[in-house]
Amino acid sequence: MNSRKTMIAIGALLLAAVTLSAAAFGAAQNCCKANAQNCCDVAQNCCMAKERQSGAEQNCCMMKNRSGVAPESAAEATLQNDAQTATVEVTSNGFEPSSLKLKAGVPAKVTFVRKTDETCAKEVVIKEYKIDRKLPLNEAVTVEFTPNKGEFTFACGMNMIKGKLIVE
Ligand SMILES: [Cu+2]
Repeated sequence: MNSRKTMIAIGALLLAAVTLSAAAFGAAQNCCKANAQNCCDVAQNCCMAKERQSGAEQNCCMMKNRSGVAPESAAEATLQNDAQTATVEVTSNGFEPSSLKLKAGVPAKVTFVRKTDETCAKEVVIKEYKIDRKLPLNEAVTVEFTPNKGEFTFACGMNMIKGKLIVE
């Protein structure tokens, strides 16, 4: 009697596990089908996590594709009083500008303003400078760091939507 109940419980658990993994796999598949191939490579996790919350995963994947082919027109920071400043907006096109030129060794103040709720870029991460800041809608968030020579990435919290810092 007891062992039969146990068997039924185990059976039910197995069935639930199979159903759940099939659902998760199906969700990722749908997301990838709706978008271009190269999205799927990197976007799987993003798609699956987001699927549960909203329809935003589509935008996330589309943004990722778009930022992958972003034109190479780097904006330059403004130099004044031994500091350099620049503003980057988060729009439905991703980070604008998507690449930013900075001078090495000069303290930088980069202000991020998120102008849209349509993408997953609700925070900005610059890993090399240990920057990880939330971006409330329409609120200017200034991050300060002194860049070293090289190229660095700033990205959304999932590392999907990206921009580039070119430090010379
Ligand atoms: Cu993201």
